[in-house]
Amino acid sequence: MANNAAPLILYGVPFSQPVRAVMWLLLNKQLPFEMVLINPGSKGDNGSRNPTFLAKNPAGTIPCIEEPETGFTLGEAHAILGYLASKHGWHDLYPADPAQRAKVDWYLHYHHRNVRDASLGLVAPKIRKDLDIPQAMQDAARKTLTAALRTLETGWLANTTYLTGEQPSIADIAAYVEIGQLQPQFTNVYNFDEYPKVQQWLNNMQHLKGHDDVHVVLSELGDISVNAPSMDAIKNANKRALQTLKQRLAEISGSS
Ligand SMILES: N[C@@H](CCC(=O)N[C@@H](CS)C(=O)NCC(=O)O)C(=O)O
Repeated sequence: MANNAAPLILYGVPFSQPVRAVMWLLLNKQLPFEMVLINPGSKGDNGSRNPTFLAKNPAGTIPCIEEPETGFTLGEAHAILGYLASKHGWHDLYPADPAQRAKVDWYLHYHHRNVRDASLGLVAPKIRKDLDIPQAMQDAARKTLTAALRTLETGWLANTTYLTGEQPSIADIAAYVEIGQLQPQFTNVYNFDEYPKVQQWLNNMQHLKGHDDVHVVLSELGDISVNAPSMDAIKNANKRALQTLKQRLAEISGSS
């Protein structure tokens, strides 16, 4: 049956880890959406620090979603993942049972000052040269990430296939967009040899529907471990990612 309601708007770019988490959930569940490109950190017309965008998300960060029918906006990737899963009853990825759901929330809160440092320490210094991230900050972030990976190896993934049980959840999606980007087939900036359970989990997550489409931006960019990519390479990776997304969104709206 045709659905004429204006689709959900997702503000962001595919290079952003938390934006990829939201894209992945939406593609996994085949929910039609429109991607509106927002340049993170820019005060320009389509920038996340422009007053127009700040009116939607006062934090000035992507992702942010907007429901055109009501004007409802929501920032923070994990709030968005939880909201969409609750709204659409995607209990396979965000359990209805309060205790199981709380475990997913537990990881989502833990993520911010721990796993999220993967980007600050290892990826942003190569991709966002303009940020000029001090070496001491990069070193501290790498240390935090290493401690977090040990915690995943010996805690979260010690007895279960996924972070909070035997099925993947939005916690795994949020974690993978950070940790997965470091793998050899993408940026290749971290050695996972000491973490066999994390490696197995990374392999399992690659089978979750939507993985390949969401990660086109990284497979296109390739290894950045030795040389930082050129601006053209970054633009090209983004372009290819958006072409793939456009194709998938056309398929989704054709079938809904
Ligand atoms: N806690 C936020 C973090 C989002 C975030 O860091 N977004 C970056 C892009 S990856 C951003 O918008 N940076 C622009 C800025 O801070 O001005 C979330 O999870 O949504």
